[in-house]
Parts: sequence; C-alpha cells; structure tokens
Amino acid sequence: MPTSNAHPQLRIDIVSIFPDYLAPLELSLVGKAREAGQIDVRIHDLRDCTQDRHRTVDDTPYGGGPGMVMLPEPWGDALDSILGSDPSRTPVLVVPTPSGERFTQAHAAKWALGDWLIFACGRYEGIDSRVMEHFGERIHVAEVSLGDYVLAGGEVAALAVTEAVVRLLPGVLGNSESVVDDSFAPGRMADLVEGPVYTKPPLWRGLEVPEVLLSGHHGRIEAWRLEQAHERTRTRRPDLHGETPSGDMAD
Ligand code: 6GU
Repeated sequence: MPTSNAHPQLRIDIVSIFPDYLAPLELSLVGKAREAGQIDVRIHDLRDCTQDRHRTVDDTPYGGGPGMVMLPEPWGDALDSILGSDPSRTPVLVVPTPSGERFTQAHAAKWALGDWLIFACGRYEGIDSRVMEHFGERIHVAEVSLGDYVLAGGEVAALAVTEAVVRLLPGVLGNSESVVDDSFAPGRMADLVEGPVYTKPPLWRGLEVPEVLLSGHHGRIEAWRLEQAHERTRTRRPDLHGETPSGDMAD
C-alpha cells in the first residue's frame, strides 16, 4: 500500500506582487501538509526582481487599450531564479488567467503525481505573452482558468489549484478513501457532482434524513447516492450531461 513516504515532497513556488494574499496557505489542510513536510511552499514577491527605484512591474499595452500589462523582465528574472534553484526537477509552470483552459480535477490529479508546481500570478490585464512563449520552450506551461468570470489577479486561483492538488497527495487527507467519491473524481464520479449529505440528528426542524441512509444496507445506500449524483448533475450541471446510471434511469 502506498504511503506518504513513497511520494516525493511536492514543491510549490508562487510568484505574486501581493505575497500576503497567499497567507491562507499557512492554514487548514495545506498549512498542516506544510508543517508535516509533505509539501514545500515558497512564496516570492515579484517586485524583488525589479531593477528600478520604483519597483515597476507593468506598463501600457502595445497597440493601445485599457489597463496595464506586466513587464516580461521581472517575470523572466523571477522564474529563471526559481528554475535555477533545483535543476534536478522538472516543474509545471501554472499561469492562472481567465483566458486559459478550464482547470479541472484531471489537472489536479496529474499535478499531484508531479514534484514541482510554479505559479505565476498576474494582475492587471495579464503578463506579456512572451513570458509564456519563452518558458514554454523550456518547461511545461499551463494557462488555466477557474471558470467563466474575471478575478482581479491569479492569487485566488493559485490558492484554489494548490488546495485541489495538495488534498490529493497520499497521507494528506485523514481518510484516504474519501477522494474516490468526490465530485469529478476519476472513475464513476468523473462527470458527476456529489449528491446531498446528512448527519445527526435524524429529524431536524421537521426534516428527516432519507430512510435509506439509516437502513445500514450498503448496496442500497451506494445505489441511492449514485442516483442522487446523477439527478443533481442533470439539474445543476447540464453542461456535464452525466450518463444515466442504468437503463431504468433514462428520461
Ligand atoms: Cl485563473 N484568473 C483570473 N484573473 N480571473 C479568473 C481566473 C483566473 N479564473 C476565472 N477568472
């Protein structure tokens, strides 16, 4: 049985002009994984890689238009320095952007098998595209989006992706079984969201826990949960068009 010893420590570097935004990585599951030595998280201030007195990180876009674009030089220096700190590893450079491919559980599962993630958190209208072009010739670059809305910068996405990856590392979750029933987990949950969950008391404000969950009949409980997952996916996530669990569920 694989243990946390069988897995290399995951290194995570995050470059941002708001390093304090990443403070939540000291808390909860990710914070505990850091304390346990399961991950090595290093946060970097992009402004430490600027050359001028004003610590400039942006300028106006070529071609005109609103907003500012992040300069390539500080990014080049920051990423060169991080890459040079461990030539033995091959990182994935994750660039959060609303114009990226959608980040999914499949990315999280793949990156949990690797040993090094570097996040380049842009602000403003984004990072000069030559940064992604240049580093794309040296390492794998993944421009990813959390969904179809616009955040002010990549920091929240870096937090989200980090948490999605770290909770999949062996030994990070208390119960190693619990990830297989997750929404989107590879396998039967791949295109499904989880159904409702309940705990004690069995009757609360006139609302009962579904009887099947109190039956102790594990086969019926599993079948009911799968049925609920399909129903919830059909109503809330028609974009996933989850398959029906069996012929009698078709409608
Ligand atoms: Cl990854 N970044 C930004 N700035 N906005 C987003 C996003 C990422 N995903 C959705 N909106």
